[in-house]
Amino acid sequence: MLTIAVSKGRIFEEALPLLASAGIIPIDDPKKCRKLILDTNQEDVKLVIIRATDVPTFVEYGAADLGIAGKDVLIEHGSENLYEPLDLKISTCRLMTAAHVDAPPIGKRIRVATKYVKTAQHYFAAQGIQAEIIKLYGSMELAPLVGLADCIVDLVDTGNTLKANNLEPRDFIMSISSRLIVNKASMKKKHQVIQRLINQMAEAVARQN
Ligand code: PRT
Ligand code: MG
Repeated sequence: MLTIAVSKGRIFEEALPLLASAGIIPIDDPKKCRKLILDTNQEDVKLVIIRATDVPTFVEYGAADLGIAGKDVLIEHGSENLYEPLDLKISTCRLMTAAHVDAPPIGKRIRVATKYVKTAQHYFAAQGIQAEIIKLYGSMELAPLVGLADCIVDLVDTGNTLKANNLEPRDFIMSISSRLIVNKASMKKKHQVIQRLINQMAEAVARQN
């Protein structure tokens, strides 16, 4: 049995063709059914559908052999207890600071709202900026508008969400894409089947880029 953890949102859509290139096609559509364990065309391969931020946890504890997770999520979770063999180059975006369009340049002592606490702490420390980090779980864009923070650290793709809220991107922190992750024990015990899957997905990534 091989279990692969994926989240339901944008990553799932973009992961489907890559999984298909490794011969894995889910039978149910997670948007239409409420099943959390999806059967695939292969009897011994299942997909588990979980929150994006939970994917590294499932893989680390061996509840899934493999997973697909954003680099943003992996950095916050810590990836010492996982293998990360492949950059899938899907669900790409940038991690940025952002502030109100009328706000002054980011100063040396600031308040920052983000769900990326570790990444933000590390980034501002490296810049010599004293940042008080306020952890939020969503709608970060609201924080500068209501005076909760001077700026936010969030993912930016088109920039439309920032623009719609009178915010603008300021500093680029890092490029983000989704990665294939593997449980360390599974990599040993199921080496042949997992290595074949990695190779097939790597070829598909190369073809797509
Ligand atoms: O939705 P849920 O709470 O279950 O979890 P989630 O929001 O983490 O899942 P999902 O599916 O929305 O995102 C999963 C992964 O997609 C993230 O971990 C990233 O690696 C990747 N990704 C790529 C993005 C974006 N692009 C992105 N633009 N995740 C979120 N966004 C959000 C961003 O936070 C902001 O609110 O989209 C908005 C900005 O988009 P633009 O196009 O307006 O700039
Ligand atoms: Mg979401």
